[in-house]
Amino acid sequence: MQLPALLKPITMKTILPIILLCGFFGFSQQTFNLNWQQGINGAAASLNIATGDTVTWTWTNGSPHNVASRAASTESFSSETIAQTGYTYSYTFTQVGTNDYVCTVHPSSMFGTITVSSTMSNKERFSQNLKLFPTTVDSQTQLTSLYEIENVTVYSITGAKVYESKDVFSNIVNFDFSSLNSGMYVMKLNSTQGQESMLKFVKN
Ligand SMILES: [Cu+2]
Repeated sequence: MQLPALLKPITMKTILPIILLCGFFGFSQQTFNLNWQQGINGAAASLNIATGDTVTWTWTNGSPHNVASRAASTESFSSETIAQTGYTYSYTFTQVGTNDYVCTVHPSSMFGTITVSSTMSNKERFSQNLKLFPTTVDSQTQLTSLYEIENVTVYSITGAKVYESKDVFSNIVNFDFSSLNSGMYVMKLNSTQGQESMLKFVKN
């Protein structure tokens, strides 16, 4: 069984929101993981979650970091400042709102937003936390997903199937789209739990 040529191995130093399913699919409250080090900011450090969900940040290098809500955040939270790879800080969000946060040691390169809704279906959790970096692609791009991805299909704007990968079984998928023609594409994603969503991207 040959691996799809375009599917590259997962690297460890990726930014990932992955889910811990609390042992049983169907639990409404979930834990979301974020890696935390310099350079993780913006979309890579941002999540759309529901009240009762927990975010766990894991220090992925030995620099001193913290997690601190900004003044305008709906909820107020802060970790200690600590330099220890593997250190984790968890916070459970209980209020609907928008929570901008930052590492105060590295405020220009470590910041994000946790947006909290009252309820979310698992389909919404899936679609609202799919991220492709970059979405304007020279050759390589990386998908991160809350739920494990099973199948990826890419269509051109004329509807032609130009790429397909089945049985992916990963929360992070690296693509090399250097062989695609310039233009706009739609990526259809199926999770192992039955959710389906679409993303658009542009190939330079
Ligand atoms: Cu930091």
